Amino acid sequence: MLIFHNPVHEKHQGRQEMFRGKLVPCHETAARLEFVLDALRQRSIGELRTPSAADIALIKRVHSPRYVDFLASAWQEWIALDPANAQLDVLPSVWPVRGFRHDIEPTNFAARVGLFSFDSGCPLTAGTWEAATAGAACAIDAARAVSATGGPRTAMALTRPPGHHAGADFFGGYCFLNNAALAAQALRDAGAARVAILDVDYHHGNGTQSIFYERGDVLTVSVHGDPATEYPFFLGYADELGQGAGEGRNLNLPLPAGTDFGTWTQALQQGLAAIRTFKADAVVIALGVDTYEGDPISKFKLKSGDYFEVGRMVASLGLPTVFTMEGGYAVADVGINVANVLEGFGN
Ligand code: OKS
Ligand code: ZN
Repeated sequence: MLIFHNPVHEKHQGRQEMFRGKLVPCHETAARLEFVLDALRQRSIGELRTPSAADIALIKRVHSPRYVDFLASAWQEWIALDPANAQLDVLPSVWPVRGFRHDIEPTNFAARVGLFSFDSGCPLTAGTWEAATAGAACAIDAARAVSATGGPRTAMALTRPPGHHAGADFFGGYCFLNNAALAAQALRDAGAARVAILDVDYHHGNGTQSIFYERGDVLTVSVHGDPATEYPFFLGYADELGQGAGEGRNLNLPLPAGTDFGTWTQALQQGLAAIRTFKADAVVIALGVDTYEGDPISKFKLKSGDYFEVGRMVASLGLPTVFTMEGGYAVADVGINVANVLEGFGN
């Protein structure tokens, strides 16, 4: 297994996020990834690689070009407003909800931040663009590696910021570029006719779902905390089945807060069955380990030992597989839990 890790991930480090009514230190920290790298090195899991330059043209097919251009220039615009802004992060504060116009793009910077985002928990910093594009490159390279004749069957994009909440033209939920979606598109481009994305993060992969919602060539499956009570609240319900060519190609398996591994496993088996029925040629696993019992912001009850079985279940698909790194905030245990998934998966 090849592990494409993001060598500049620490350039993205938000200072504070809006969380339960106050500004708190960001949960999504650079240490998370270092714990995973340490665990993989200690246990000799995978071969580490750094990514090539990001394929911006591919990123602009998955995300809207104007959103990508906004992300690339946002920090410069921010500090041009006031040099003192360099000591602050960009944090969204205003959004065009129902009844507002969506056919205009204000010149005001804060308004444009709101146009391209959906929550106030996701600071954009000086290094966000560089880190996010290097992470996207990890995902694209991982997909191309498993697509190459004679290449490995499995690769991981070990990166942060994560990606599954980022839509075609918005950031949020700590995510800016949708690494899983980029990997899926790269697999399609490399010849896989049908690609499945299986999202096992605690939170619904709303960005991934929305990117592929009307496409028949990419099946999106997500097992997650019931959005009636859990972030991202406004998508991820069981009745979202896809539209148009994508009809029947989205499967949401919401579970109540407090769900243990036994019940979670039944939902995962349903998801795996859907992927088999779809006859996917390759699969992307959006791997969040915030399903862990010790996670500070999530409410499932998986134990560290359970993650071996998660890896084994995913491996049972027998498909070329790309893992992307999503959530997981019990920092020291994130490394153990990710390593357990990969060890259970094998090779
Ligand atoms: C607070 C948002 C908190 C939830 C973010 C969830 C991030 C995550 N405004 N997604 O998978 O782990
Ligand atoms: Zn999550």
